[in-house]
Amino acid sequence: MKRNPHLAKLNSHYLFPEIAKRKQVFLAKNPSAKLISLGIGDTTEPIPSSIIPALMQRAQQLGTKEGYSGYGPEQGEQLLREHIVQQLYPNWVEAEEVFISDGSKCDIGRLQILFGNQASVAVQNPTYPVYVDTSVIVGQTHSKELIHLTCHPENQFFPDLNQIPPVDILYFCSPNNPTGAAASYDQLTQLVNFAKQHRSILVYDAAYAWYIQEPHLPRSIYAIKGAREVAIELGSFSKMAGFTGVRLAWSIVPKELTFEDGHPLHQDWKRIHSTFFNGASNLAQAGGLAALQPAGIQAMHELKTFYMENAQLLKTTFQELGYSVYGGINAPYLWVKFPIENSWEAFEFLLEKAHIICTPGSGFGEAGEGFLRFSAFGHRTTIQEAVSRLHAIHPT
Ligand code: PGU
Repeated sequence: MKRNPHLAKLNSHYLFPEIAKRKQVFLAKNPSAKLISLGIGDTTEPIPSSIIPALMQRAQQLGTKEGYSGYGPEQGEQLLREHIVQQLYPNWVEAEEVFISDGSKCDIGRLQILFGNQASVAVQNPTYPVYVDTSVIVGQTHSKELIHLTCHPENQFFPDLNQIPPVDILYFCSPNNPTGAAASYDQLTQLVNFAKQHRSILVYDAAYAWYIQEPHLPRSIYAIKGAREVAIELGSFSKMAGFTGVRLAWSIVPKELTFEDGHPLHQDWKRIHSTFFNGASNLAQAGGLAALQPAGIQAMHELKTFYMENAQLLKTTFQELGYSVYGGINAPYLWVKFPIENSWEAFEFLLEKAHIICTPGSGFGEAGEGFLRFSAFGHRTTIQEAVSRLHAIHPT
């Protein structure tokens, strides 16, 4: 059979496996090297202790006749959906508009089925690569034909929307991966107005919303007037509760959101969810429900504070070393302008000299060239060790 031609248009490796490959090559040559990974944004601290009994209890129930349950509702357990609404979107959305899933990444992939391959797409540049790669895989367009919204320090990482032609789908990630920038009320209002004017659908990825520390910043697109008519929001327990391995996330599709012909997206998303997906793990959902109880919320705040202290340690270090560094205040990522222009060369430099793994900015798009992304997820001792290595190798 012929290869799917759209797959041939992708870079051969997804960004993070490419980094993992380079790490293996380095370790094969330097087996005793003690590498520090500040590359992939993966949580490192234990899941809060108040969540664990709920996971264990559900597991034990599954081992009893009375407590066993099989397939759950495709859209997710009602109680969990209600808690997501109460805790994170009070008065903004209804439980029926929340769809529980096994991860935001999977949701981004399934959204492509909702959009089909005829839609025009705009993404930020730099961007989380999954919006682009999944668009290319479904044959929406060649990645080069996507509309790129350049986000750099000069425009405060927010594109000039007046320069953009009308598009069907606009992906926007805030707090941003990779730049760490968190959009203001004013900026999100501009986005919503743009989407309204052009009848675009805004896919608002809020995977890092929990990390917003500055109280004046919006934590959801639905904090913006009119957003229910234009925006889908994605949220995830991955970084909030340390669930990157447990797998639990959600998407929100408001009932007001319609296609050109007036048909509600909600209905089609429900259809796709129940056709392509059999519901998130019941164990994970029990964990998610515990995470949204008062003790869980408190513990998740502490977890965030811990990681953001890491971010501050790294940020201060880069500033002391004289680099321009962005992010790290409302997102667990630092976006560092490195004195080596080529991001992959800078990546190799840090790997060779400091045994530190980061993510090359160019892996997120052309506008990321010259930058490196550092994840603030790590044990405190690891971050402290990274700080002293960075001081030790400071390139001139
Ligand atoms: N959305 C954004 C913006 C992300 O950065 C990530 C993870 C996800 C969604 C995925 O969320 P899940 O709910 O866990 O599926 N980004 C990490 C991990 C790498 C990856 O390939 O997803 C990162 O380092 O960018």
